[in-house]
Amino acid sequence: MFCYQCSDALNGKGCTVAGVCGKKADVAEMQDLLIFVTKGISAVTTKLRAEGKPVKARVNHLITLNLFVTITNANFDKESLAARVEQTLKTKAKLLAEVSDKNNLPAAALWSDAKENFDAKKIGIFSTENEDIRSLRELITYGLKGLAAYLYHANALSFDDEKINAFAQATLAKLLDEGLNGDDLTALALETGKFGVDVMALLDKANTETYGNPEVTKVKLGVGKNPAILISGHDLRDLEQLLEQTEGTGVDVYTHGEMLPAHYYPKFKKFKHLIGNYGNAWHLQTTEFEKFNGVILLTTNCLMPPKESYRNRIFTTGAVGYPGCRRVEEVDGKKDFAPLIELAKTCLPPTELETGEIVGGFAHEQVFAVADKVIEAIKSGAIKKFVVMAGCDGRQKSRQYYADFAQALPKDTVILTAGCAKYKYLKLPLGDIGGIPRVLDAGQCNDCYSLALIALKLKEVFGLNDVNKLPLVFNIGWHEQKAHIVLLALLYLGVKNIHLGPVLPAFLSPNVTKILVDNFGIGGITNVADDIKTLIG
Ligand code: FSO
Ligand code: SF4
Repeated sequence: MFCYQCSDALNGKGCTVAGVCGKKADVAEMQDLLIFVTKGISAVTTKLRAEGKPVKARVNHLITLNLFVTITNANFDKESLAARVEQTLKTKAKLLAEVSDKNNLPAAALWSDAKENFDAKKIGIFSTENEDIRSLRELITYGLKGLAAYLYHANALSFDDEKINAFAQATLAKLLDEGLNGDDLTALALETGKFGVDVMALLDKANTETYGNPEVTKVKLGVGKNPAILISGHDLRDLEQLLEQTEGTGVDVYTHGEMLPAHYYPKFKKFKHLIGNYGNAWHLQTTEFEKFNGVILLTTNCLMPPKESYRNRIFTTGAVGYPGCRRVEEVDGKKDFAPLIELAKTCLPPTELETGEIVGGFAHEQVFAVADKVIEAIKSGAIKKFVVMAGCDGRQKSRQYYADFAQALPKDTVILTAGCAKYKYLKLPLGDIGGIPRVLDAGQCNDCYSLALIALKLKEVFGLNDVNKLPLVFNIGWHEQKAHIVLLALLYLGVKNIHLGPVLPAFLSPNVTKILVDNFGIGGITNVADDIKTLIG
């Protein structure tokens, strides 16, 4: 195996024997095969579109989920990945029969070998020899995985966009094209960023039209006395169904990790048994899930290999999978959470980890509503700078940097955040500026879209022609591939001088890194004192 798609890549280079994430070699190779066949079917759907033949939503959704299941910390179940390979090959065979002109289709489009007969080296990352082409191809692939994750959530709420599907599939097909050079692929990476903006806009529309605009909300950290279900991941539709089915059963529901921002949506506030948020970011789950005592539902990444002690209380759904953990499948658009509810009733209530509350819900509409106050604070000098510290949290000790950085920031700065990165500083007593909290949480990682809208609004209000002239700096923590699509989206929007940590992606070759540095001013992090000087002055 070889995998270097996340910030945990072994020794900053790549995992070769097994993943630091717990992914076994055979699972990694099955994921490589799934990506290969997904590129193949995408070449076929792209050809069909070119011939004026529509591609069914069912096929688009198959491709989207294929990408999503290969994202870091999502699916560790080789059998379910192998089943997706088989399903993709069968679907591809049917689609191929519809193609009139099969000339010039790449080998992957015609490949139908049984899964036992594949050579991982021929289809995996190193099948591309040139390290810069490889680096750009992987950057785009990972961006598309992130895009697929967000598209999947929009699809779950019955929102879809043919242009995004067509672009993702055409781009996957282009990654098989030996004729594309570094310049072509760099342009394609930026175009992927454009569709990253589009997919986040689509998901924002899906979320806000379905659940209302996020409101500033206090979320409880303590626990109640009832047995409970903890829901983790990003899928709001799963939460909605779980809340409906647990209502009146005596089983409470708590959010975990990236599900925290669900509390900000008006539609979820009416569920009185949605008690609060339990625990912290994903990397602390092995101790926190143990203490939760109840049932845990993983709707998306980040799942860590569960300990024996609580494995029987873990359920997975959607893109997530782990051998031996029970699953909830969707049947006719519905998920039946009855087995979780019955098991939860037999469990002890959660052990309290902390008390108090946190405040969030500063998505675009809420910030626009207090825009006058914010603008006044900037004009008066009460707010000198906004620091975007969105992205991911992770297990590296070096990520303590982000907590220290937040604490060391001057008191006239405001942190804009989204994603699980917030857990490093959301609970710190950083105070407020004239009633504006110094940490404004917009929501999940996909809600970085909100942060982009806020920046564009400020640019408009101040009559600037360049977002980089705003008193706004970026110090982003990344972990997995959703962060890549967010990064590509920010680059597409023209944001420069983004600092990325705690390490630069292992898949960036020296030449590709140079392109990012020279054209976009992307940099890493050093230490808190020096970075405060560089970013804040
Ligand atoms: Fe975090 Fe995991 Fe949302 Fe990621 S829980 S690390 S970028 O999956 O998706 O922020
Ligand atoms: Fe390693 Fe990350 Fe790949 Fe897991 S996802 S195998 S930790 S690089």
